[in-house]
Amino acid sequence: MVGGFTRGFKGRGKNRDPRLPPGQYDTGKRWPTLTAEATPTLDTATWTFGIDGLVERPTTWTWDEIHALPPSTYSGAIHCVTTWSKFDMVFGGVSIDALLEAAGPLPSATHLLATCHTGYTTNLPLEDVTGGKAWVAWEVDGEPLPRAHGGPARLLVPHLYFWKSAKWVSGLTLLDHDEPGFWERNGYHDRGDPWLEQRYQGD
Ligand SMILES: Nc1nc2c(c(=O)[nH]1)N[C@H]1C(S)=C(S)[C@@H](COP(=O)(O)O)O[C@H]1N2
Ligand SMILES: [Mo]
Repeated sequence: MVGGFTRGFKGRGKNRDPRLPPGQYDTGKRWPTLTAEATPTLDTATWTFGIDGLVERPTTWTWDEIHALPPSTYSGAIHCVTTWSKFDMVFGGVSIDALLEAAGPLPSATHLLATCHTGYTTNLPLEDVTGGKAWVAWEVDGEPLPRAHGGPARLLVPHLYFWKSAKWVSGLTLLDHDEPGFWERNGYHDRGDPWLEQRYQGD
């Protein structure tokens, strides 16, 4: 009975789960891993996260310093461009708003490039990481974020396709222009809104 209902709910038309953006399927309990580079082992004793570029106060946080900021959580879905979505995720970390408040974006800042301890990059308009829409996350379901999923900490921008959620994130560089990151230079859409199916350039 429950199974039949679930199957129907995942279907097409009016039975389709309203949380599922177009062209996506529910991956259920499975959480696929997608990584372009080798999974690093990062020591939280030397880990840092920094905000630089067009800010009043370029700021770097250690692991302890970033944990001293007010905690913030995200509960909801994530959506990968390879068409899986995963519901009811609970991430813990700190809001990007809190970090930007400390660094003080200059009025000229419109975009940012997120950088990683591994070299991966992704670009975002500033407005896609402000107003409670983005986090540096180090917990999932109350446990430390697994290394394969970006632990010790990753960027989380769940309203956009998951390639924007840079794993092993090392910082944000604020810019007065848009500068494509790794996948964006390799044909992925510049913004990546799953509800608009902005998968590839030209979508
Ligand atoms: N550093 C880094 N971050 C990354 C990636 C990557 O290859 N390297 N892949 C992106 C892509 S395409 C996706 S779908 C998600 C996958 O995150 P997951 O492996 O935790 O599911 O991470 C994003 N962040
Ligand atoms: Mo992805």
